[in-house]
Amino acid sequence: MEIARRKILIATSNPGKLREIQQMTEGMSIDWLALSDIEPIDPPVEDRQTFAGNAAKKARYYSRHSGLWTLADDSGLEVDALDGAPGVHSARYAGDDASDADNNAKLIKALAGVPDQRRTARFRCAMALANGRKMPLSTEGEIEGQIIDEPRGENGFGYDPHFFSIEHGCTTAEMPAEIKNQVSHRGQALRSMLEDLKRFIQFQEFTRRTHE
Ligand code: ITT
Repeated sequence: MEIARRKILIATSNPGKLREIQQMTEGMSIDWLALSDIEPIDPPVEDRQTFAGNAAKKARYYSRHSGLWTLADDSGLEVDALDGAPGVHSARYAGDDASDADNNAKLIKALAGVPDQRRTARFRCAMALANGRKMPLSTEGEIEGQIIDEPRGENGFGYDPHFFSIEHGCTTAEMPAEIKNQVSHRGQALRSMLEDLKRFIQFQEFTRRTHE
């Protein structure tokens, strides 16, 4: 598989993640595909204990099944007072078919009685780019915040309405998309990935030319 053909699958079934990644990759000279652009692939089991482990597993799995270079994102919320939960279980915190509202309700219940200063939390994101079983690139990002009981803001997805950034003075659901993409865990991981990818493509083209 030749990356120089510049066709990369964004392997996520989460519409919120897909929207943010598409916003941040718009206008690049790469043909980004979504899972909805290809034949359906059953999702893999996300059974790794780390975000990086799950991102690598998803990237390799979808790349092997699609035959495409594949970018995967594994992300979630770590709450200190809950010993890092929901962590890698963020998407299914309240059960297999849990909605964002179910997960948020469980989170707020779990933090009942916990004072503000002990509600520190962070969003973390690991990204991986795979070519079949090979995984040439991986990056990470995180953003610190605090969990608030009352939801604020309509943007974003998942736990955003309850994730208050002290640095920015608002929840990530109150941030306009371009600000969230600039400061978020996903924004950081994706920017590093795109920089690495640019260097990687240049290196591949360089080695191809020197072998012609
Ligand atoms: P894919 O595996 O198909 O990408 P998923 O939703 O199952 O989709 P994850 O296992 O990585 O993905 O779980 C991510 C969850 O973490 C997501 O469903 C949200 O609940 C939460 N999350 C991650 N990034 C977030 C963000 O930017 N804002 C709010 N919540 C976020």
